[in-house]
Order: sequence, then structure tokens, then C-alpha cells
Amino acid sequence: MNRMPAALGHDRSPTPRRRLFACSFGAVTAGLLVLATGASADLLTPESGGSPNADDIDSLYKLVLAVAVVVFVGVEGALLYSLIKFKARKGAVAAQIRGNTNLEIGWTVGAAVVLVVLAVVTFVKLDEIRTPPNSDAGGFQATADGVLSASAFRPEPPDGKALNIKVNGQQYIWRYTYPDGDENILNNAFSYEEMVVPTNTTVTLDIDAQDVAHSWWIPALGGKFDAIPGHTNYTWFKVPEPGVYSGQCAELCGRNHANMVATVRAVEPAEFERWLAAKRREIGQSNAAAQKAREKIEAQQQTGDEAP
Ligand SMILES: [Cu+2]
Repeated sequence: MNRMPAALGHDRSPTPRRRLFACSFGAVTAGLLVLATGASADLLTPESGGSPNADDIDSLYKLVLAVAVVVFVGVEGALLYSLIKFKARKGAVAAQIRGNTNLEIGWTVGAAVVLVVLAVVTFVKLDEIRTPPNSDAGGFQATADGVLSASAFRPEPPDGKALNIKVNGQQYIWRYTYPDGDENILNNAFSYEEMVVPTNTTVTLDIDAQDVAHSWWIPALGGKFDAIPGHTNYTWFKVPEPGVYSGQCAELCGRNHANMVATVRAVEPAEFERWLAAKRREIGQSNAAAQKAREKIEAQQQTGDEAP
């Protein structure tokens, strides 16, 4: 018997119901993407307002968007105008024009000028986005004698003074190590998930990862930066006003990736100093308590060994 499998014999042409499903699926997907605040940021443009580099990225984006909108409206407008004005009518055929030298030179040069202007503006802005400025007069002063950990790769502000924080991505949490002037980084203050920073202070970040690739992203404080094991990426921000800026690991890094949130809390420099001192005290006390517990266990083991 010559029987065709049901799936092969099935009619694949679009039915109204299938078309409706495809349209609804597309609309729901687009709606979810728009509603995903982290992904859509400022809806149409990148988030800004937290740091000068984020503001520069935002203004550059808006400039490119404005030029693109003008080009789009111009091209589509000319197309629509021509479609309506020169629509074929009974007995009338629109003139067929080829080889209009002025027109062809015009749109070639015009497009080139647009690209050159955008390229120049982008490279000028890129420098401002990459290079951190000096801290403001009211910023955190503990680094007055210069950078605490200099690097040949990290862009530094012109006066070389910045608060450097190390950002380490781990499945599934962010760890921040604060400078201490101590050679041994293990003695430095650290925190998880929430980074506390002083306002009006240039903060440079050294970003890496402990296990797999992560991505550091606080939208209002600048672009995404890959956090990769064995490689350090650098960025910076300077927050003018106290406030909380939220972000999220932006690289699928495992089953709990969605829980890998990050927060930057900007506080007045004096409050930052108090917070840092309290953190150091807490960590010092915990280390002392752990040391005591270790000694006690060792002593117990020794007496246990000595007993018959
Ligand atoms: Cu991650």
C-alpha cells in the first residue's frame, strides 16, 4: 500500500489561523522585549544621567539616531511621493530616466559626507567615553597621593588620581575589592552584590571573572564590559549625586545567571569613608574570630593526639 506519512501529506500553506498565530506571536515577543526594562533601557536610547561616560554614549547614540531618522524620512518620503505622483494611469507612462549624472554624484557625495561626519564625531566622543576625567573638588580624598594600584593598560584621569575598585564576577555574584594601600589584596575591604562609592569621585574598575565569562553592566553608568577569567577589562564612572544604580550580569553564565544582579550605591565621600572603615573593622573582627576558632580546633586536636 502506498501510504504517505501524515506530516508529509500535510498542507503547509498559511491558513488564516496560522497567520493569526504568527502575528500574535510576533506582537507578544515585541511587547515582551519593549517591557524588559533592563534590555530596552531608556526604551529608544541608552540610559544616562549616572556618569559622564554614560551621558556621552547617550548623546552620541541620539545624534546617530537623528541623522538616521532624517535619512530614513528623506528616502521613504521621496519613494512615497514618487509612487503617488508617478503612478501609472491609463494611457500615461511616467518618464523613464537613466544616467542623471548630477543626481548620482549628489547622492554618492551626500552619503559619503554623512558617514565622514559621523565617523569624526564618534572618534572625538570615543576619547571622552574611554578616558576618565579628574575627580571633583568635593570628591573622596583618600587617594590624594596618586593611584593606589597603577596599571599600564587602565585609562587614568589626567591627574592620575582615582579610586580603583576590583570587580570580580563569580557564579552567581559580584565581588568588589576596595583599595587599602595594603600590598596584600586579601587584607583589603570587600563587599558582594552592592558596590558603595563616593560621589564626585572618579572610580576606575578592574573587571575580571573567577570561573566563566560574565558581563558587568550598570546601564546608567556606562556600557557593558566583559568579565573574563584571566583577562582584566577596564572602565570608569563618576557619579555626581547620591543614589542607587542597578544592573545585572549581561552574559548568560549559567543556570542562576538571572539572579546575578549588581547595585552601585553612591554616597557622600564622608559617608563612604565611614562605610569603608566599618567594613574593614567587620572583616578584621571576622578574621580574628576565625583565627581563634582555628587555634581552638588545633589545640583540641593536639590534646586528642596526646591522649592514650
Ligand atoms: Cu554572570
